[in-house]
Amino acid sequence: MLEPVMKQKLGDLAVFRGSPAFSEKLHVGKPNIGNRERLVARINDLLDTKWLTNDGPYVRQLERKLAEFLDVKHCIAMCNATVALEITIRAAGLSGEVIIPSFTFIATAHALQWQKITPVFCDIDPRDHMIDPGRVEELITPRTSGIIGVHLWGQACSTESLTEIANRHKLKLMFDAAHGFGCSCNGRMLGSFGAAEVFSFHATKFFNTFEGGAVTTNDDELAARIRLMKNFGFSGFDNVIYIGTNGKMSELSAAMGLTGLESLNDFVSINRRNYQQYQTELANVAGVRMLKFDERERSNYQYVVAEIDESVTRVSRDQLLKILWAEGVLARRYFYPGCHRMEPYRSFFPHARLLLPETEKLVKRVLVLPTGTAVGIEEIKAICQIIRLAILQSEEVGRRLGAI
Ligand code: T4K
Repeated sequence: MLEPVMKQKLGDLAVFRGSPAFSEKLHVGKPNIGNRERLVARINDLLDTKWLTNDGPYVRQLERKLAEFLDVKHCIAMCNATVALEITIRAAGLSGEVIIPSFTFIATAHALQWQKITPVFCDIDPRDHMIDPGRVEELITPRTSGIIGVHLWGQACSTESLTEIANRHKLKLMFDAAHGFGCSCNGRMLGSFGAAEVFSFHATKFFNTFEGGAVTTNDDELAARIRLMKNFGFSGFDNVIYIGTNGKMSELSAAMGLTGLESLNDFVSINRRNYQQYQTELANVAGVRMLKFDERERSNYQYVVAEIDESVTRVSRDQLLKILWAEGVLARRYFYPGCHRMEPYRSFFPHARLLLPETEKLVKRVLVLPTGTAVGIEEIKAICQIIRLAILQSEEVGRRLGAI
């Protein structure tokens, strides 16, 4: 990529007909790729052995290494986190209603609804954007069977409070840990909290297997059920003992995973360096709050999350988004507008927003910025200069955008 162009005045901005700052688009979640030669060697090997999927040697090796890294008894690799969630929800016996945050990727809600289980949306704590345990109990009804906490952005949600609430009400507790790979909670790696945790290894995640995911648990019986379910319920040739589906990870994906694992430390250091650069660049911009990770814990620093308070910046999150996209900076507004405002949930619960004031506020503010191995310090400086410029001259920006 060519050196980014530093924007000095409003007329330089691409949205106002300047030339884009970046010659190539910058994405949130450009995949992290490990050592290419080792990946190719593994692919050649699996082509030679002609074992392509279904509990092959690479999948087994990956499962062993992941369980060791996460310090958990069982790791079951899957084709993606959505199917892994569906299988785990079923295997854990969830039914009726399950409490989840609305501020999550739609897959958390869909994995329940797909099985005719009602997701009940809980509000979030505005400080960390994750489920507010203080708002969970008021949502419990006689139909409630469980809670799914979601670890967001590279942080752990309140595992302790959720465990206490779940135990007191005899509810099942599991975690959507799609963002949580390589992160810790009170010094313990995510992966062994609740009945089970579900990771995503999608291409855009910190650690990827092209598409993929995994369920981790310390529960032997649950692990056995999940293993059966992800392979149609087969317990051997010609013997199906359970209702199942196809959740298997391929050997190609496992080869990518094994290769990525070898570069995990590099991925984290680059993400951490980028995160710190963004913090420095945007620290003193009034109206911009950067989400901070707890430095006592491990994080993968995969998401750089800014909150734009329009009442201060006088330029809205969506105006900033438009300005950045014109420059080739494909920032994202995850998880706008919240699951409760998407179908079918919007029709099921037309008044859900009344119980979700913090979620409603947050979805209008969040701006997720590009990071990862494809983004360097110079790119971050140029991105932050664009944001500063737009905020500094917000009045003129508003006038000109209104005229477009
Ligand atoms: N729970 C939570 C909390 C989640 O965040 C997710 C997924 C899940 C559960 C379910 O996990 P999976 O079933 O996916 O394993 C993405 C991802 O599709 C999704 O995995 C992720 N969360 C979610 C937060 O983001 P999009 O629509 O933003 O992603 P996509 O694939 O359009 O890619 C985003 C950008 O990245 C693109 O503009 C281009 C770039 N990109 C993407 C891919 C796939 C690349 O440069 N290379 C690539 O290979 O949803």
